[in-house]
Amino acid sequence: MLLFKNNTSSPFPCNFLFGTSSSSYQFEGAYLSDGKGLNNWDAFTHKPGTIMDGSNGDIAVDHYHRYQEDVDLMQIIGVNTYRFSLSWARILPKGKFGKVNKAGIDYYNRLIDALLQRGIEPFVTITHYDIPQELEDRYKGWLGPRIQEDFKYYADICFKYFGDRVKYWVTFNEPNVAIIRGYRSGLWPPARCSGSFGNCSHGDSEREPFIAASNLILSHAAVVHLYRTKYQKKQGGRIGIVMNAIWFEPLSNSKEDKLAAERAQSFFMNWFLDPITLGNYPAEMHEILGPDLPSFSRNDKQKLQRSGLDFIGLNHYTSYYAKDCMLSACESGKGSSRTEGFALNSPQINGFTIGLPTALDWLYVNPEGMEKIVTYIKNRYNNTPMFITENGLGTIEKPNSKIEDIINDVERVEYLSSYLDSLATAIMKGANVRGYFAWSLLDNFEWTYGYSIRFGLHHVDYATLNRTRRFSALWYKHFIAQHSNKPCHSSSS
Ligand code: PNW
Repeated sequence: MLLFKNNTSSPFPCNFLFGTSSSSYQFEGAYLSDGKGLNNWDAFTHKPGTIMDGSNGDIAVDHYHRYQEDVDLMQIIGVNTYRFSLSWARILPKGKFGKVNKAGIDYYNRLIDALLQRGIEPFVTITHYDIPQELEDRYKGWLGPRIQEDFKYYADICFKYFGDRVKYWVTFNEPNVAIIRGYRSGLWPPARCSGSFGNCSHGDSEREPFIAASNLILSHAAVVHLYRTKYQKKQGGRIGIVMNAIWFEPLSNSKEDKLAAERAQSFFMNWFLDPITLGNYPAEMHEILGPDLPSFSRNDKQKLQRSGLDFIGLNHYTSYYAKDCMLSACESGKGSSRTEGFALNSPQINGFTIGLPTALDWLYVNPEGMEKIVTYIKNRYNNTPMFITENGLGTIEKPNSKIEDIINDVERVEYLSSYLDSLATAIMKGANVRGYFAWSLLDNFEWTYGYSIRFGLHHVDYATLNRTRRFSALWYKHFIAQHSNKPCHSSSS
């Protein structure tokens, strides 16, 4: 339960952002409308057998046409920010190899203006997994160093057209998940993997994830540098990255398991955050991977250190246990490989479960993880400003459910309130957290789960695309009303 009752005792600082999150592929639909090009997710979902319910994002929740109604729903909740992503292939249908699609620019201008008119701050992700298929076909996407130039070209266009009004920029959403699923397990596009890691026709699970990550990290640095040198002074915004942040809890008190939990984090999140902020991969990665870890040139290192981050975005949903597999014996298989730092990580190990299971195999409810991960990042990255850019609960709708059951999402409210409570504790202990976004405003296309998993504060009827408010939306509205609008004094802003 929340300990604080009114504004004066709210732990959330003044100007705190409360919002909801979304992404282009999961929300927009309109997959071929008004000149948009095909992206990697369009190509992937159209292959049979990739998505559990056989669906795709062709229509998704039709946010492209219904954004006004959706902005109205946000206004009713009372959020002061909205996180969404830009579809690269809608803006540049063929990347650098084609022209800017004016209709795509116009759509995002309409969305941004609609938000600002209602006092909702746009919080924009430049790339949330979807890249033009052209870049996959031409040079294998993130495996090709040429993508660095392409990403920079694209981001420059985003800053140029939208940067007068967008003050929060995110280069990438969860590059760690995108790379692991795209190049290690092969479950996501470009579906590359090898050996026991998955069932793919091409790939190298031991090496390609690190090559793709290196190109992505350098792309990020190039774009931060571009923003800092060409736009930031004039436009006055901030730029960061969003990581998927799992809290890894040592399975036992042994020194081995504690070190394994550290390694699990290094091979999952610090893999990106360390080079981006410090210019180097974590030491454990160098030790274990040796020459399979691509090295940065001196020039790259300087660029990385110089570019830095204005904030770190965390998508936090769950915690896992971590168990040592370096000094102790582990069953071979997923989670204990060299590519994960010989640390078995899973929500369930040896009969111990980290929290309540949910409809998703990767999501277990462990609210304490929120305080722990925020505190961990605070300590490791010098209390860089943080945003919780996603947090939420996915549920399954039983066939023939009554409307009361569909909208009465008590479990989601319990999840959100317990995680916010834990976040508040971290803030009270000094963590520099500036905002929180619930995933998500609406039910939407949940990647390989298709439409079978629902994360929305509003229900979407996929036959009619009608949106219906759930109890959680109302709960969030009350929560925001109670915890925002604290006046900022000049000394505390
Ligand atoms: C995030 N995991 O993905 C994404 O940013 C969203 O697009 C997505 O809809 C949301 O979380 C809910 O899944 C995740 O395995 C993918 O821990 C995988 C994991 C977590 C988040």
